[in-house]
Amino acid sequence: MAGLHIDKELLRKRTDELLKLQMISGFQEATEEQIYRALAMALKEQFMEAWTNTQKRVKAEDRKMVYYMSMEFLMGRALGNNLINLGAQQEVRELLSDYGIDLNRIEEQERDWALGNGGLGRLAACFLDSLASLNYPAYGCGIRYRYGMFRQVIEDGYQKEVPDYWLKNGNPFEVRRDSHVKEIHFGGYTRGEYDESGRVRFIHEGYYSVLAVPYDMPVIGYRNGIIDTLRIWNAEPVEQLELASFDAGDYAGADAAKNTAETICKVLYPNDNHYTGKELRLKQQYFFVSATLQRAVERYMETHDDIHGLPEKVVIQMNDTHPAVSVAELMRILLDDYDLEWDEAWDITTRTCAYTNHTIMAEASEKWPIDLFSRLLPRVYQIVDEINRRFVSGIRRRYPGDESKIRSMAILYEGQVRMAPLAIVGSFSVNGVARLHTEILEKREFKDFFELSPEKFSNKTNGITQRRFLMHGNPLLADWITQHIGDGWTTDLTQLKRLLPLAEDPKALEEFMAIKRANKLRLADYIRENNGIEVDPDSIFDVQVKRLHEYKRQLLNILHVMYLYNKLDDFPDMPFVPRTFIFGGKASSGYQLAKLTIKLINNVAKRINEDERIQGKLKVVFIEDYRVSNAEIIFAASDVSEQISTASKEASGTGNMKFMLNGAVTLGTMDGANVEIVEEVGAENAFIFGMSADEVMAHERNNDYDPMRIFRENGEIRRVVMQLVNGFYSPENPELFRPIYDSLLTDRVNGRADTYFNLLDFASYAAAQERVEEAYQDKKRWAAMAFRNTACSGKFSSDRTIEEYVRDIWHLEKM
Ligand code: F58
Repeated sequence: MAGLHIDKELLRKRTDELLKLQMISGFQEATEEQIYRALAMALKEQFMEAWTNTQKRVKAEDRKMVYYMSMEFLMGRALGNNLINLGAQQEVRELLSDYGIDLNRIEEQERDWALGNGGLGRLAACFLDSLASLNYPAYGCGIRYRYGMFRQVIEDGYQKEVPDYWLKNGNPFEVRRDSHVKEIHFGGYTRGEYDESGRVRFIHEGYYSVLAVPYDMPVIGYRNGIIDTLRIWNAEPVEQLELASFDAGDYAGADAAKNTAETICKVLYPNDNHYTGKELRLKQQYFFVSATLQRAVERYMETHDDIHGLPEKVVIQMNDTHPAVSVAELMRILLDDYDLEWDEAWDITTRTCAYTNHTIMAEASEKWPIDLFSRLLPRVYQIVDEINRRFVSGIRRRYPGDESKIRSMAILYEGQVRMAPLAIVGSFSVNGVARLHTEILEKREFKDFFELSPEKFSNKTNGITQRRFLMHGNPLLADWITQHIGDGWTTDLTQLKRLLPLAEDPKALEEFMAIKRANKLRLADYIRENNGIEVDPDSIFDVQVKRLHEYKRQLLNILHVMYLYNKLDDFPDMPFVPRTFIFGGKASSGYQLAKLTIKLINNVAKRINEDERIQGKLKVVFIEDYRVSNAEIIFAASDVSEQISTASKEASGTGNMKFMLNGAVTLGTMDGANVEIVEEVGAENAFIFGMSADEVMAHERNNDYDPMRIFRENGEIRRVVMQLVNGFYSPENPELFRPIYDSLLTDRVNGRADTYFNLLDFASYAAAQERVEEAYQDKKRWAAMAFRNTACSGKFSSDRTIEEYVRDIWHLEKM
């Protein structure tokens, strides 16, 4: 299908009229924010019909549809991306320039849609872009948080969390869909009753209700006329007046309902790879799951008369275990609303649900106290209990007397509902997000499940959308690539391979590096404006941007910076390849050690940046409020991509792919998708160091890591570690970084040695950094390395990932 046409003159006219409706006389008088809003509305008017048509077609052609269920969608800004996908960017740029207005500045008026924490939420956003761009019918389903991810402000080197009221000025792209409101029940109790046929039916009573109101956001496919939908649910109280028209719940519970409605959608939990067993979080999960499934089944029944065909037309993909209650909720709908027998309902459910795992970090695995779960969701709990009873008795039959199987696989265990077992048992598909990650799942975390049903398991290595992270984020490079190989790469990233012959062409490499330099200047401007720091665009831009977490080892990076600074401090005139170390990322608000690491980075930055003796050869920058919109600028400008997690801990990583696509060279461990990145680009075009996942896991098993020995035997490491507690970076409070010092030598929780092995990998990391330095000095060699990274990044498009999900799991057909 041809792309849809945006009429520039109509857009001008309607934007102007919309401004006038607000008593603004036109483009000249309007603020940039007002123009953004009016322009977005006028644009929406032009694509609305295509959006509606996509939905009509899906229905008329009775298409199978994926519901991508996710607590998080980290969309970033929409306007720029929409213009690109509509093919209208150039025209709108011209339109605005008629009034002396710069499109980039208009785009910057939009608040990031930060409805996610990090990788998991951004992956969901990339998947939606790919689904729409590849002509697949899809819904993203989530929550319309009033406050998304907090805004990070750095004050005196500390992270401060400021609420992000992103909807303050409304969202011009969204559409409220009152006709699809659903009612969600919490609390109460169940009661058994015999019906006419003598069958027991369970009645849920005494509950309170909350309304789920959908807001739809367009997901515009790349120049193909397809517009899918991100549907995020808003919780609203059932007003007294309306009560009568809804199910007979507990009227006295109306207050609880009102409070719940106000809090459910209030805020995104700012956790990353960490689970907090808060009741509100379970409410959020059930809220959007129940609303989505009620609507999905209803929608299916609008065009079918037999519920048994559901798995042929609907697939529910659970983004981690957060929506795993889907398994029980779908059972509830089929049993209670459609009167199916257990076995029929179970057959349908387990042919409809699929689950993706995103982490092996034990502290991320979700478990709910049975007591809490059963009080909040009594009927759903009853169903979970029955699923568990049947599953466990099957296990006992298959492995008589083997309690270890129950311990590892039961859904209900030691007073808790375990969501990963629920997701696995209730799904026909379980996948990891990079080859190494999936192997670890099969061999370790989910070993017994894998033994039981190997056919369920598969790997789907993550990907990213080149439309945002190259076309939009790095237009210079995007245009240059198109000049050389045409624009096929925009929908088939493997075509980047065709650039490879140019790796031998000095002129092409020079141009490639000139683009890198222009992007470094753009980032240098950003840093000057936001941090007041001057950075040298000819220095190595060595970048680590991602959520702050011990396993990601920002600490290892800053310790190495401290080590380099010690060298310069001793010999300020030594030959030194100028380096700019750039950090960015948020720490979860309750994660003290991660927050202290931010403070350490900022203190180190202050001391080093202010030291005139070293003549600017080393600079350290912490970019405030790392988010999708500034990420685009950062990736484009990076030389070195720091991917230094403790091997086995990073499920995949996707930042690593964005760097690679933009011509940064990976400095990393053999973890997550780094393994596949190295496989694609060749080990000679990356800097790999540190223990392998197997070595890490062996140390974990043997519990034989002794950081004190390294501390005693290596003087340079000792000097760095001692600087954490001798006031070198915190003269006003020498004890400030004591917790970090302790974490390196012992683990706070278990009293064991640092479970992230920072010091054990330090020497190998420092050696890899030396190889970086050496390679960078040889301009031609570096250019070829960086270039090969871009040229070999084709595998890491989310288009490829989506095609694999479609082929192996979803079985959708292109529209
Ligand atoms: C991330 N997980 C993985 N979780 O860490 C990363 O390796 C992977 O590339 C990415 O998923 C996509 O597969 C992640 O971002 C969260 O942020 C959760 C938020 C909710 C609480 C638990 C962690």
